[in-house]
Amino acid sequence: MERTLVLLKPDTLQRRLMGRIIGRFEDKGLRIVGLKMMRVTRDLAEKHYAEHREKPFFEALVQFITAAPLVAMVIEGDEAIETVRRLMGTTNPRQAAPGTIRGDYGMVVTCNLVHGSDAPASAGREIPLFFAPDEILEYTTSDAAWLGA
Ligand code: 3AN
Repeated sequence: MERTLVLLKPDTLQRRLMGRIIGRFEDKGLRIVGLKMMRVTRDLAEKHYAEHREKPFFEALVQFITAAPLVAMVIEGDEAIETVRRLMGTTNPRQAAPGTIRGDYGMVVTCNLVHGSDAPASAGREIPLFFAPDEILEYTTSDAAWLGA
């Protein structure tokens, strides 16, 4: 069982897509074990995107992610990291496959709706940036036997 950090970025909330996008993860059979709405500070944004600090788009990325509230989630499931990444689609929404979240809803690379940790090490680093241990709930669902969850 893996956990991954998922962010519904400010464009998702501004465009009123939050329910539909959370629904994609639920429909797939993943389990949401942490969920909150928050305003990301510049300090948190810089920590979260530390690996992109030298990229030309870094400042735009920080401005965007701090511009308005977002939803942070911890999602759990077998191979949750890779499964979430497949549901999200590729980074540039214009090139993302139809049927993926970015492929269905996005047109702009900075405003690409969702973030999902890209590897176990990233998930292990990112989850504690956004969630205290007691904000993550341990539970099972009644369909777990059918979904491998
Ligand atoms: P992903 O979110 O698909 O893992 P990363 O980690 O390469 O993509 O990039 C982090 C974020 O930086 C992306 N979600 C996107 O918002 C932004 N980004 C990535 N590449 C570009 C780019 N070429 N121009 C502008 N923003 C970018």
